[in-house]
Amino acid sequence: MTSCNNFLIAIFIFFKTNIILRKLPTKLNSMEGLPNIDLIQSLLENYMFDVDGAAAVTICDRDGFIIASESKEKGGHESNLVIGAISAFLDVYIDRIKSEYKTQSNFFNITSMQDKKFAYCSMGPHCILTTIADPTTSNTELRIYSEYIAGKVELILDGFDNVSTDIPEIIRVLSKRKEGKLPKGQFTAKLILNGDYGTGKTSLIKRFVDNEFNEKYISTIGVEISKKSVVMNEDTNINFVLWDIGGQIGSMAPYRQRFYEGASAAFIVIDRTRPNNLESVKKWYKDIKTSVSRDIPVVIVGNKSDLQEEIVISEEEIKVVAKQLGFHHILTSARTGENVNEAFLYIAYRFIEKA
Ligand SMILES: Nc1nc2c(ncn2[C@@H]2O[C@H](COP(=O)(O)OP(=O)(O)OP(=O)(O)O)[C@@H](O)[C@H]2O)c(=O)[nH]1
Ligand SMILES: [Mg+2]
Repeated sequence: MTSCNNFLIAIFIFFKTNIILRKLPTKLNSMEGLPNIDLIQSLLENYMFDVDGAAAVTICDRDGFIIASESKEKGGHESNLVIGAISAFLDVYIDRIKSEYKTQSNFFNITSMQDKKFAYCSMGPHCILTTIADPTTSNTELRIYSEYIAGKVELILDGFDNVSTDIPEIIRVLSKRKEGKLPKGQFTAKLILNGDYGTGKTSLIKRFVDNEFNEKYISTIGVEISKKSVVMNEDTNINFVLWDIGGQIGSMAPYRQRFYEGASAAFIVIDRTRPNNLESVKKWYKDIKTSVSRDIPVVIVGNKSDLQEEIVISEEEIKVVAKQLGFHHILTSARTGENVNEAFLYIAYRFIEKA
């Protein structure tokens, strides 16, 4: 970290500012009560642990007040220096960020200064996550992690206390993708969702497409098709065609084969609160394979992860099955929105990179 010293001192001079670590405001905009800082802190620790080139990270509100921070160096002078550098960056940049993005809640940008990168990101109305990183850190890695952590922090600030602070394997895989431009153009991917009845297929789609959740269970008869377009960058778009396949395995079997045809990828959705639900994954995969002979990316989606007291299927158990079949897995909650976008994002990258 000594090599970091000169840089940090240079930043201080550059900003010509007194660095004062600002305190948590008594009340965040549009929030009731205080957020669960321990959860946020644990997320930031996991972020620092995973990303080698990241030196420190802070979460601040839209006025630049620091809510939480974490640095790779634990405690002491060095740690204060790095967090101080972010604070100084925020002092100077917060007005620019505010004017550039105005009311926009989702953004990500990287500014290089001296020999460091500052990545700032927002995934909702409450906060901005800023990371200071070594220049060798890939922009992809910073982006994938920033968006993921910032999204989780928004959930916590919205009052959800049962958010997992573990970083899903899918995020690691995505962040280690080779740096480089995505192919340009408009891509269309047919994503099929299957799995037992009532596991949350329709709810995951509703969350992804409309950002809504319905407590009421209305079983899908046959199939429902919906669409959502996702902008990956200025040159690349993906149009998802989502085939939500009803989980009544017996009754619709002859029709289902036709629904699967031409699929680019699949989610096999399980309900983590139902004993033996994991065993159905093989059955549903076999069902897909009768119509799709090519190998397509498959993700086991462990849904209803918000129901912590009722969960009977652990991540470890899901991992074993996923590994056996060569799939990825992710734990989601259509109710809170946790990891829902990430699951679709993973498929988007897999599809575009292969196209
Ligand atoms: N707590 C909680 N409930 C959920 C979640 N996802 C879905 N549900 C509830 O579970 C029930 C079934 O959800 P659906 O999305 O209709 O399930 P489905 O897989 O589409 O079911 P079929 O169409 O019958 O195959 C509904 O009452 C939802 O509100 C979740 O992540 N957490
Ligand atoms: Mg359904």
